[in-house]
Amino acid sequence: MSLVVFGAPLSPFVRKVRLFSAEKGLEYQLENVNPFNQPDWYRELNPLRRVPAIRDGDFTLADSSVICQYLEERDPQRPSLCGDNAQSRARIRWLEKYADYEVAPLATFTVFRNRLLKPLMGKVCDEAAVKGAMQEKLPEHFDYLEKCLGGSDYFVDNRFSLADIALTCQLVNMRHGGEELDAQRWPALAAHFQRIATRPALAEILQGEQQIISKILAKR
Ligand SMILES: N[C@@H](CCC(=O)N[C@@H](CS)C(=O)NCC(=O)O)C(=O)O
Repeated sequence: MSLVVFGAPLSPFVRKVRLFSAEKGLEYQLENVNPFNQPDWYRELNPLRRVPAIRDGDFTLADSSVICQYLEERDPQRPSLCGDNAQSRARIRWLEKYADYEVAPLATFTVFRNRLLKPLMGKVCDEAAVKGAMQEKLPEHFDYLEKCLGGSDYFVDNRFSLADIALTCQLVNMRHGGEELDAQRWPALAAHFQRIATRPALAEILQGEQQIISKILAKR
């Protein structure tokens, strides 16, 4: 198997690359790299020392967006997950960026990090920060995303794409941190999350993640 994905399974960006690969029918091997305790050799793969990175034969690459774009272009005969015209591609990139740069700082780097990672590292959860993210900051993003979805099952052209993957990956971390989307307030978004999370590719990935979460919680 030539494609190797380096990173930790609970990272939303690693999950994005794994899910993207699985949905494209690409086989890959996951090599665990803890983002907070990386081996020295990882600097060769990503000088920024963030996960994920990949190795594809002799070729290496970092950053989940760049990796997904590469995988999309590497096998053009496989079903496209990045849109098939300029406007769809741009819209998908916008929503991916929105998930990675607007939702991630709150859903992952605030809710997930405080509720799950900090206690694991012997640090105290900042519950006020979690409440601020859930009650003050995330709602305006969810309002916007609910509007973007409209009556569709998927964000762009009503076709499953990287936009659906990127947002769902962040909301999985929010759920790992013990918080769910309010389905009364954001019914389309909550249904979208269920739709993507129950696709076989993500359901399988999440099964593995749940085992890791259970082990973490059992240690407390
Ligand atoms: N834009 C990057 C973000 C990757 C990222 O922030 N990864 C986190 C883990 S979720 C990380 O490696 N953090 C370690 C660090 O920043 O030192 C991508 O999409 O790959």
